[in-house]
Amino acid sequence: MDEDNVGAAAELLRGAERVVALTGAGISAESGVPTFRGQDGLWKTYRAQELATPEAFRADPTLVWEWYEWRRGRVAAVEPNPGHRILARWAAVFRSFTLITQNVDGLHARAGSVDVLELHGNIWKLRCTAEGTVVEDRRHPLPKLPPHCSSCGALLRPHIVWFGESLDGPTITRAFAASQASNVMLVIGTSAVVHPAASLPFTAAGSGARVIEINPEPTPLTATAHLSLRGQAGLILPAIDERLGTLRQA
Ligand code: BV8
Repeated sequence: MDEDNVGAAAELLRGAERVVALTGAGISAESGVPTFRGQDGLWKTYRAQELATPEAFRADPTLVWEWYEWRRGRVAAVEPNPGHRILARWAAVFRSFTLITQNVDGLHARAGSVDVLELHGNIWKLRCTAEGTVVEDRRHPLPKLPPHCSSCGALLRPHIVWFGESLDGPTITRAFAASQASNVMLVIGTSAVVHPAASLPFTAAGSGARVIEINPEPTPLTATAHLSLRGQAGLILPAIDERLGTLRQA
């Protein structure tokens, strides 16, 4: 464990009023959800980059739905890990705490986080391709693939942002505003290559925030981060939390 940097991170957080956390697939890795670009990556196994696009869905909605059905099954079978739970608890520790995630697995909400900014949507939500209405449907497996809208009969799609699609305006606007206003921004478990999410930490740093990266590997953000803690989020976040508690008692 990177003890020195754990202490430095706790020191930075202790004095912070406005804290933002941006998470990626890495924070769910210890729950057993494969990351996208790692050894067990979803993308290697299922050519995700080709599947997570509107073109793929138009060409073969059943194939895309089978991939999401497989992922829904994987996510339904796992639990949030200590990393998710610490971030849920920190919402009550700091005067202002904003949680932004690129993940679609819903594990932050299951750990107790509220008002999570889900930049790329949610695997448990479905959207009517004709009416645009969004429903939450946690049934697994779904009765029929591909699913159709109960009111108009049109095809339903995952309520997820695919490559080449715009993110939800108000959500990404809130994410940039929170990053810009933050004193400290934690960037946890992301390879920092997917935009516009990957721009958020640079916006924070540009506005004077201290950026703390938590990742076993270096990323394009590492050179800009004020601190880069090499290790697993499920171990490092509890270590910082413990140190933070000690500092607060002092
Ligand atoms: C848009 C939903 C425009 C799908 C996802 C060139 C430059 C800049 C941008 C682009 C470009 N070319 C194309 C673009 C745009 C593109 C993009 O950024 N492409 C990248 C690949 C270059 N972006 C888009 O298309 C976005 N839309 O730009 O719209 C536009 C504007 C106007 C009008 C029309 C369009 C939309 C992007 C959203 C795509 N959807 N997900 C699904 O999930 O099914 S992105 C996908 O990648 C996931 O959401 C994932 O969250 C995200 C990022 O991946 P990570 O979370 O970082 O996961 P990864 O596996 O990569 O890394 C895991 C990390 O964890 C690793 O670093 C690992 O070391 C670490 N780790 C592992 N274990 C642990 C750990 N860390 C801590 N603890 C551990 N235990």
